[in-house]
Parts: sequence; structure tokens; C-alpha cells
Amino acid sequence: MSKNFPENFVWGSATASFQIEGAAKQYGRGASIWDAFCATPGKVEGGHTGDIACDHYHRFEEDVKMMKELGLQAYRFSIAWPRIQPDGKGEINQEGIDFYNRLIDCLLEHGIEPWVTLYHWDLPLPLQIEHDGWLNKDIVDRFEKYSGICFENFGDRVKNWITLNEPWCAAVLGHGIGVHAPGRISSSEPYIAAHNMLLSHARAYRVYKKDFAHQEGTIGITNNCDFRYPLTDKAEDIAAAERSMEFFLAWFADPIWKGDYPAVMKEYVGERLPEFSEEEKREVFGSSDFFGLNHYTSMLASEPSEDDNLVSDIAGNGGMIDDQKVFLSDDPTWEKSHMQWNIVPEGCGDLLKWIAARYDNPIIYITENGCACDEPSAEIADNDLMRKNYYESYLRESRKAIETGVDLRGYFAWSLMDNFEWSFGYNRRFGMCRVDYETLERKPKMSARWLSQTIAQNGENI
Ligand code: GBH
Repeated sequence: MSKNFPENFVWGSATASFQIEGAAKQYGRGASIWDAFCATPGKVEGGHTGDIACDHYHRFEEDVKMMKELGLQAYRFSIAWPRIQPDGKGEINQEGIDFYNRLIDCLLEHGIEPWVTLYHWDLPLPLQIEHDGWLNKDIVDRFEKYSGICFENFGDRVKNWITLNEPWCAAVLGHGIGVHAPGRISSSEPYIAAHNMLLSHARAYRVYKKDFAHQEGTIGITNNCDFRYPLTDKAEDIAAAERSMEFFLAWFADPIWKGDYPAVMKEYVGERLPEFSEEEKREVFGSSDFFGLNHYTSMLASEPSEDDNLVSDIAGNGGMIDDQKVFLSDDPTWEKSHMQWNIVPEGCGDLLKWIAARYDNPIIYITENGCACDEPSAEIADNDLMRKNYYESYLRESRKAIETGVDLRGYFAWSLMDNFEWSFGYNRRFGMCRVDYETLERKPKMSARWLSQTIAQNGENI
């Protein structure tokens, strides 16, 4: 068996508009729910905002050059909806279109393939204030229009589209426990938001296939999933781990790959789980050309005992934990990242296999994978051995999964550079390139140089 990754394996890195662009109030960009969330006292560490971020809006040429030097083949970025339609529904802001045209052209001139996410959480604020954002079904029509504008303007050059990034986060973190914009806290809204996101995704997919088929691109959704191992080999713990996976990933993936929500969710959530009409089921089923996966960490799952405290506000585990009836814990031997997320490389391989088994071996792309390291100085950042080891071990397990038949076609490291880490502000660094937030200077860290060599030999060094 060759030690290489498959021929044509896509090697890239990823970012998101709000996390890097800055120029938040310039060039006709409207406000997003994240601008409002940042302006709400106590929501973001240090009161940080996206106003300047990494100033990528002004420095994208330098950033593309850096990608080229690292040998990246693909770059996944997101489009800020409020830059394209400042109020989310009406007029197009030409300056926004021009910006992404410049970025896309620059990438192509450097031989880097653009992978474009339409929505990475920066919803135009008026849609939230006037229409309740993802809670209102009329978002489906609005997302359709916005997507169409993007396909029409960029689709001659962009051949890889991702509709939504991590609807689980927008649903659970944004509408369940309120740690992400729009900051809602509810036990029913996450299911409604998720439902409308699935319908919006599917609509964008159908429009692309119907009206833009001549562009001959691929389009899919990216879901995130933390893997779950059973705490013990007792049947009820094995069932708890499986149930947790269904609440995490199958919630979003089953409707697309199987045609409806998992039975266990219908049973446990009851009438708070919206239902798809037969027509909607048909629209959602089969609406993704590939399985986009963002993966970072794993946890242990068990059947809750009487004294287990089911805390519904553990960030990341989600308010839905009350519905799942699963108790989550850590294996004390697992190393943790600066996010306190467990570093569990074999979880990555096992998750890939879980997806392959449940969804009939779809084409998978890892559209995000990475590690936060505490890097107070440039010297420490330059020695990011922990991140290099993280990439290497997760990639090794990915390759092993490929060897068992998993159809993994690409890997995008999160993130190209240090950036605005949502509610943690600029205090958590995920970048393979350092950003000095004073001077805004960027510099590849050791992990980036390692990834660069890895790409050059298609992973033979792993
Ligand atoms: C991604 O989400 C985002 O797409 C990206 O914008 C962001 O910058 C990046 O990750 C880093 O945060 O609390 O131990 O139970 C990641 C999705 C969901 C992964 C919650 C970790 C919680 C682990 N995350 N999960 S834990």
C-alpha cells in the first residue's frame, strides 16, 4: 500500500470572512449579526470586534502570495453576505462584488483553486431584526437570491461551492445556548433554525443545478462533528455514543443523505422537531455533491446516571444535551488544546469511517481541521510543534481511513492565519501563519512550513 494520499488529493487551508476581512464598516458593507453581537457587552472576550480583524480586505494580495509560497493548492474562504447585499434582500453592493472578483482573480493567477462558502455565520443584521433570521422560513427565498447573485457573478471562475458552514453551530451555539450570534437561548429555536438552514441549503443547491449547471461546478454543505466514543463497553453507553452522533451530525446529514431526521431525534425531541413535507424531503434529499466535514475533537459518551449533572450550557456540547440524554466526559490521558478541546487523532479516522458506513461512502472533504495553541510571542508561535503534531497525527489517521476505503478527497487546515475566534476574540490562535495584531504582519509558523513540505510530497512524510 502506497504511503501517499490519493492522486489529485486537494491540499488547502481555510478562513471565514468575519474572522479575517476587517473593513467591517467600509465599502458599502452592511452590518451583520456578528457586528451586533460584538457590540453587546460581555459577549466577546475583551470586547473584541471584527472591525479590523486581519485586515485581509486590504492585504489579500499579500495573503495570496503567502499561500503560493506555501504551495497551497486550494483556498477556502467565505463571502460576507452583507458585503453583497447590505440589507440581505435588496440592492447589490457593487464594491463587494468587485472585492471578491479581485480576490478570486488573484487566486487563479497564482494557481490556487477557490473554494467558496456562501455562509459562515455573518447574517445581514436587518434580516435578524426585521425577520428573525433563520427562525423565519422566508430566509429560504432570501438565501436563494443571495446564492444566485454569487453564482452569477463568480461562478464562471469558482467551481467549488459550500452553501453553509456548520449549521450545527449556528443552531446550537447561536439559538440554543446563546454563545454565538444572534445570542438566542432556547430549547426549541435550534431545531427551527436548523430546519430553515437545511431548506435554504437545499434551495441553493437546486438553483445551482438548474440555472448554473453550465458552470459545471460542485456544490455541497459543510457540517461539523466532534466524535463520540462510548465510556465503557456497556450496551447503554454504546447506545449513548451513537445517539450523540445522531444528534450532532445525523441531525443535518440524514435529511440530505437519507431523506429525513433520525428516528431517535423524532422520538426524543418530539413536537419541537419540525417536520419536512414530502416535497421538502425530495428537495433536501441528495442535495450535496460531497460531504464537507469540519472536525477537531472527541469526547466520551455514556448513559447518564442519577448523579451525573447534565449541564446544558457546556459550550460546544450544546443545549441539546438535555434532549439527547447523554453524559459527556474526557479521557484523562487525552492532551488538550488551548480551547480545552481534546486532541484525539484516532477520533478523526473513526469519524470518517462512521460517515462512510452510514452514508454509503460519500465523497468527503475535510474542510476544516486544526488546533488552538497558546502563543503569546512570535518565538513561541514559530515553534508550534503541538500544531504540527496535531496536523500530522490527524492526517495520518485520515490516510489510514482512506486505506480502508473511505473516499476522502481533500484536507483544508484551519486556519491560514490567526484570526478573530468568535466569542474568544483574538485570544485563541488557530493560524498556521502568525498575525501580529499590532503591526498586522503575517508570518508562516513551523506548522505551515511542515504542511508546505507535506503538500509538496503529497503526504509521503506522514
Ligand atoms: C469551527 O467550528 C469554525 O467553523 C471556525 O470558524 C472556528 O474558527 C474554528 O472552528 C475554531 O473554533 O467544547 O470540547 O465539547 C468548530 C466547531 C464545535 C468544534 C464545538 C468543537 C466543542 C468541543 N466546534 N466543539 S468541546
